[in-house]
Amino acid sequence: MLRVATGQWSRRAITHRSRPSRLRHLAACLLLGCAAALAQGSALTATDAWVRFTPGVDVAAAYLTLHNGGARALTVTAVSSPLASSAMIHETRMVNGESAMRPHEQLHLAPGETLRLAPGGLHIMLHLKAPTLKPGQEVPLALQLQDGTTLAVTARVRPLGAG
Ligand SMILES: [Cu+2]
Repeated sequence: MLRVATGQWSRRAITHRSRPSRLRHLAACLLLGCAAALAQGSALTATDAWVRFTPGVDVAAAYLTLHNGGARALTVTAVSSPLASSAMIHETRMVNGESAMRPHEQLHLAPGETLRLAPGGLHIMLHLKAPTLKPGQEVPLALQLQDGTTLAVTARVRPLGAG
C-alpha cells in the first residue's frame, strides 16, 4: 500500500505546481475532481470503515477512507474508541524485506484529498479493552481534528481474511 501513499504525494505536488496560474489551478481542480474544495467550510468524511477481526486477540486494525471536501487542509491528530484502551495511527512499511509497523502521528489531508487507510499501509491500531470482537459488530471510532472538531465513525468488524 506504499503505492497509495506515493500517489497521494504526487497528486499534491501536481496541485502545487498548478498554483501560478489561477486558470490552470482551476483546470487542475476539475481534472483532479476537487471542485468541492472551492466550497466554503471544512468537511471531513469517512467511508468504508471496518475492523479486521482476529479471534482471541486484543489488538485489531481499523481501516477507512477519508475525504476532505472542504476548502482548508485538515489534520487528524488522534483517534479513540470506547472499546479500546488506546488507539494509534500506524503505518506498515517494508523494512529490509520485512513488514514493520510504526506510529504515524497525524494524517494530513489537503483540500479535496482522499486518503485511504488499507491493509499493508496506514491503519488505526486498536488496543482493545477485551478480546471480544465478533464479525458484524460495530466499533465506534472518534477522529479528533486539529481544528478542535471530532468526526464520529462506525466501523464494522469483518471476518479474518477480509481485505
Ligand atoms: Cu499497527
